[in-house]
Amino acid sequence: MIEKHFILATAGHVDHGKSALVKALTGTDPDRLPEEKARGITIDLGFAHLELSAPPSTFNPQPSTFSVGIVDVPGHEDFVRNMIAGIGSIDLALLVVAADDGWMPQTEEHLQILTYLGVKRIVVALTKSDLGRVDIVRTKIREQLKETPFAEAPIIPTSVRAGEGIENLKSALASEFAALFPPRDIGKPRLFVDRAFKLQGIGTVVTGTLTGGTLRTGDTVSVQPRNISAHIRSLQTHGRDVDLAQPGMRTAISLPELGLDHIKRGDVIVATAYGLSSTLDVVLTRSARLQRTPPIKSGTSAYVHHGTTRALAKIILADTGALSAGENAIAQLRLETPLLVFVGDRLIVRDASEQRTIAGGLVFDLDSKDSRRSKERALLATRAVAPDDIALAVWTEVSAKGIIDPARMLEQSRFSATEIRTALERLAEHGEIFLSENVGAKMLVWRELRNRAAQLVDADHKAHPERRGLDLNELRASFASISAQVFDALIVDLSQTDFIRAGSTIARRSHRASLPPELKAAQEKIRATLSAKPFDPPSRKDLLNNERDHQALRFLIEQEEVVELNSEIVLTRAAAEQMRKVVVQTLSGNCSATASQLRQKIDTTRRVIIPFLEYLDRIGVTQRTGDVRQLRETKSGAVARR
Ligand SMILES: Nc1nc2c(ncn2[C@@H]2O[C@H](COP(=O)(O)OP(=O)(O)OP(=O)(O)O)[C@@H](O)[C@H]2O)c(=O)[nH]1
Ligand SMILES: [Mg+2]
Repeated sequence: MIEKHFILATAGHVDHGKSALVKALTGTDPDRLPEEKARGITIDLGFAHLELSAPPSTFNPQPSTFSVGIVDVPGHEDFVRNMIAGIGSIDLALLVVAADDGWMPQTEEHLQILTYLGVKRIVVALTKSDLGRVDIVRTKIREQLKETPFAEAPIIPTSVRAGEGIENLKSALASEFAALFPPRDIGKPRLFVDRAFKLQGIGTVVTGTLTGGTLRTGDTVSVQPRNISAHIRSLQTHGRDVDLAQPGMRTAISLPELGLDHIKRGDVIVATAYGLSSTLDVVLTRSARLQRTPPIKSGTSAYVHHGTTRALAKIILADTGALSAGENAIAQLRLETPLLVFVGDRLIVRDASEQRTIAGGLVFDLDSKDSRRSKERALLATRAVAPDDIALAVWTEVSAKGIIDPARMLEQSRFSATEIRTALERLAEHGEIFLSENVGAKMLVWRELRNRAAQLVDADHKAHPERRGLDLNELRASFASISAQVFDALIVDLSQTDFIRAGSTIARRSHRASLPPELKAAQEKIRATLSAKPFDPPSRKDLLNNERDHQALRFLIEQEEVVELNSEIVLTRAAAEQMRKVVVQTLSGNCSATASQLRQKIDTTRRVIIPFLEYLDRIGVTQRTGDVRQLRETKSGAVARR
């Protein structure tokens, strides 16, 4: 038997029979507060559990059940805020319309909220069928649903008084769940806390609907936005202990380390410490059904509801001064208190006096820089058209941002790391982006970087034909705006084609260093001077008189005709070779000798022998122990014979 987990929430006008229906479906009265009992209305969220058998299906012959967590919301206009907190992560809504009352203001407002939140399917319960003209009301409801995403939604007449329609409703719900994909596991669990309370002997417990990933007992979690870390002592779903909570489960978490002052409704429990955002780039949508509501002007303050919380925000419209009913626009929401938000999340916007729901939003970018150009913003905003499209999300990210870190890209989004990586690889295969382990870049941007580097290398070859190549530090200085990681990837990429890295320089593969005629004389002079007293040459300072001498010496060093012992002393390669031979001979047979003994053998000076022996140590020929030198043992145990 397969068990699938879903979340269902009620919706609809006050007093239309939502809670009574939940009780009839589940046996649980979702109204739990004394004040709710006294006033006969729902004030805060209520919860219940419904087990449904899946309808038999040829596609899915294995019997399965739906374990449905029900969130019962208040219908009263004063508690819309609570209603929104209840429906942030639902799979299906049960819109309740009473036969005696028909379509009412909060039926409409709740319907708009469901639409803004991207709820795909609803079932309509036409309640109190014992009190009204079912056929007429049904036609009116159908009329209202026209041109909404729910035009085809089933409408099921019910009466808890007469005990009618409950079984029909159950099978309508089961058919809907059968058509839904189970909630996604993208490896990024988030639980928006809707209740926090203390239980005797257990301590602090919080509840919420788990989305995006799993949680296990013993897991370390982080409570945001206050960034408090805690351990999960135990997990429950619908009063049953579990070791593992999955997406789509109503989940109770015991967090005994925390006090009630650490956690409350509106907080988010996550497994990774994500960043909080204070500016959200969104596409705002206003229902065409909003009547007699003034346009939203840019600069307006409003409440932004997200998950189980809300924050006051300033709405900055990007391309227009005002947003009327039936329109949508790109906007930036500047939050007074930062929230943990993912790209792809949906929001509800209510006016500052909390009287009306004025818009819905889809987040397409987090904490964007003000410098982001409107073209890039518009590109990112196309995500709102197909928020589940991973290829679109990845392509727009790379296109708008130019260069990204593939490991962290869209980390705060509703896609898994694997989905993101696969989409990046596909773009790379098609030549749309450059992709390496640490860097992803739009091909256009990458080519520009490559061209710029190539031009600098070429310019250096031209200006200094005697040089082996352009010094990497010098090249790096011309790429101040990119990170070290990106620069490294650029050099690796260049080295895979027309360029070659040699030591600390980079050059065209075709480049052969050659001394320009005007430096030939300097070269000859250096050669002659060094060869005159090969084992005791003049110091660099005395050797070099002008810039040409410097360039010529550098050429000879790069050509390996001259060996650089240190910043003071250079030798001809021939001299260095002879000296090395004498040292190896003297030390072979496991002998050792002091610097002074070796100096005498070679007939050189102390000024030269010390840096020379240090050079031999450096290149692995000799090793120094106290005052004496020995040949370095190679790994095989044999003596180096270089
Ligand atoms: N005649 C009749 N009355 C009903 C039926 N269902 C509910 N009621 C009554 O309608 C009233 C409101 O029912 P609730 O279930 O509390 O309504 P609600 O939609 O949950 O209200 P709020 O949560 O406050 O928005 C109660 O007095 C119920 O007894 C029904 O099928 N027939
Ligand atoms: Mg109720």
